[in-house]
Amino acid sequence: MADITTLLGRLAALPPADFSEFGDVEVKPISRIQKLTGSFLGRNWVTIPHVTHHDDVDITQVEAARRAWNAAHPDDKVTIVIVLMKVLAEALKAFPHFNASLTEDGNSIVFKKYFNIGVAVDTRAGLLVPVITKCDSKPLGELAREVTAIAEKARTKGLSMKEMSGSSICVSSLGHIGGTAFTPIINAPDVAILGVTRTQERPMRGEKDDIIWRQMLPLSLSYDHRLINGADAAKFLAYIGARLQDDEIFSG
Ligand code: CAO
Repeated sequence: MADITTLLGRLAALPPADFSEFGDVEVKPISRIQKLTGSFLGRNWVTIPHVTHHDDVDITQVEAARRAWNAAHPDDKVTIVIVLMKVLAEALKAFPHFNASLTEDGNSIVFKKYFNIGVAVDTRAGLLVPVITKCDSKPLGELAREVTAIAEKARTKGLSMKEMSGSSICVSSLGHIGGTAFTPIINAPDVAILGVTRTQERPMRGEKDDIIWRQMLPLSLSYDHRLINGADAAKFLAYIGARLQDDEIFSG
């Protein structure tokens, strides 16, 4: 049986590229952050067997509660990403395999007893993922303030490695831009990452066969198939979907 190095050696080399042969071009150096994140993303993509599970969850009720909460707390605006972080922390408690990492030798699983969530932040210099600690015990307003402050710091001053370490799972939201689904790359040593795209108004069948309009949030959960199976992923997103039907999230 051929080993992995032999198999990789059989792949075609990249063709030498002289793009100027085809038209005018401009060459610019890539940033230090792009280089670093590129090497981490490349490593994670080739070393982790990724599968992405997609689901749409009904957030009509929680959206109404969120709007009411924001009207009452204008200085602590809560977005759907913040609500998801709170619900994700609960989901990690219910599904400990999602709050785990493989040891370097691949022989054991480390189950984490903390609930820290990384949030992908798009900056001019590239993608940064600050980690918000203890998301299970922080109220929504505090989470909102922390994410706003650290995203602002990421965009203006950059972040230390310490501020980007120790996540249980990450969230990557493109919801403010658009999209219907994507395949986020896991931020190793995490074993899963939750992608979020834009909320859509959709007609659904009501209880009396009538048509009702619901706000549906598309979620894309990439997971490490060495530790997590498809059924676990489907249950994990179903759990999140069920919690998001409950506006009690705003009463805590
Ligand atoms: N559907 C519809 N609207 C959404 C939404 C969704 N799923 N998610 C956010 N929005 C809205 C917000 O409600 C807000 O609207 P208002 O200003 O009208 O209230 C607007 O979009 C902007 O939200 P935001 O960006 O200020 O806040 P956020 O909590 O949604 O996101 C952050 C914060 C830091 C995650 C985000 O700014 C960011 O950097 N996202 C990029 C992440 C990224 O690039 N991921 C890809 C990584 S892979 O390359």
